[in-house]
Amino acid sequence: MKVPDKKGKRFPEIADGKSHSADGRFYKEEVQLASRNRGMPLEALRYAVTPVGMHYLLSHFDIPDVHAETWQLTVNGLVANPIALSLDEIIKRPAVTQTITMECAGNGRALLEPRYVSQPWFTEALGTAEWTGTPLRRILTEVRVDAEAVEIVFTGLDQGVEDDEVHYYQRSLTVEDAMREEVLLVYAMNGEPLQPQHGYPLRLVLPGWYGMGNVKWLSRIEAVAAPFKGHYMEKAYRYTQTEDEQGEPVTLMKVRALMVPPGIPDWQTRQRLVKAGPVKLMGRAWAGRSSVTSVEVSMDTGITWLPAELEPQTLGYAWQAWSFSWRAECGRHVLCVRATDAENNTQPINQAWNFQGMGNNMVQRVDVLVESSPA
Ligand SMILES: Nc1nc2c(c(=O)[nH]1)N[C@H]1C(S)=C(S)[C@@H](COP(=O)(O)O)O[C@H]1N2
Ligand SMILES: [Mo]
Repeated sequence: MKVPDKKGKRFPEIADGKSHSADGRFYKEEVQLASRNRGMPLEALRYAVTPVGMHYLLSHFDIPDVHAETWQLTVNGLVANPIALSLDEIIKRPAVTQTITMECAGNGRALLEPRYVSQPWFTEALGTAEWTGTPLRRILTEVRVDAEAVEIVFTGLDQGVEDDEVHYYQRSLTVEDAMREEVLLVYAMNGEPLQPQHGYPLRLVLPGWYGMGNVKWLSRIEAVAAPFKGHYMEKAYRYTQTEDEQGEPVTLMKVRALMVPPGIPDWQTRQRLVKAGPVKLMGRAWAGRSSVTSVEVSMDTGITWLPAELEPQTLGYAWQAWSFSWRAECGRHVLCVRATDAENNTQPINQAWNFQGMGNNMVQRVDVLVESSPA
């Protein structure tokens, strides 16, 4: 849907009308988004499965008002047998439960300079849940996707304005990616029906991908003959150097490790106060469809690295726990952690910048003050 009057902008520009880029102080619009879309407090890295109320959230528009009694999922387009399924019919189908780590592609955006004016994540846009659903592949096989179909389009029920145009939240996958066996249509999270903010009654979950592909409040699945050109495929979720460049699409999660910040925080700055002596550092690491093969920590801002202990990957798409026994000495330290995956990708110490602030996996830094008796 296009704006009828192309002369005027529908809404005033953010960031003083310059562009979507900002330096320094945060805009009111960013704070407003941050209050709607919570992050996972990093101390929740303690849990192998994130409690639902601590899992991060990212919703572009309003949480739609959906009633399971009237809701249906339609599967149509270039298919031999289009169908409409009720929630009960979906729940009766073969069920799979998988522990899956999910991270927003914009995680780390607020650390970039300049930064894209959007949801201002630091490093907390993640979570791991036990997602239960039915494999998408079986449904696509039943409806018989035509040979001419090249993509499958997923439409959510939420609508809003972005870049002066009205959109539904829509994403597509190649038929090949949609047919992968791990792709699920999910109706439960940690054993409970999806909560409204996580996509009730049904969402897509794409293990290994950044979060944007996991379309919530799913209402329609359509097989199409040409690559889908919606806003969230063609404009958003791209690696670009400028506002206008097309760039490359954002896809799988890059390798990353994070730690539970040790000690106790300063209320406002979140700087850490730690008691001198033995300190157990711990956290988790993940790498899209790959696995993490090593985690290292540094106590001198990345000059020297020491190997951490890493739990082997037991659950296909879930993060792996790591730990390190540190003997904390009095003074100020910047603790860092970095992971390497099975393809030998290692996290960068400084982030390579991109316009939308996508796919940041720079090394985490935790500013710590160690004292002999902090109390
Ligand atoms: N319908 C719909 N699906 C959506 C979104 C959205 O705004 N609308 N946000 C996407 C983005 S950017 C992310 S990171 C994940 C977040 O999922 P969560 O809120 O359950 O953590 O949902 C994705 N699915
Ligand atoms: Mo996201």
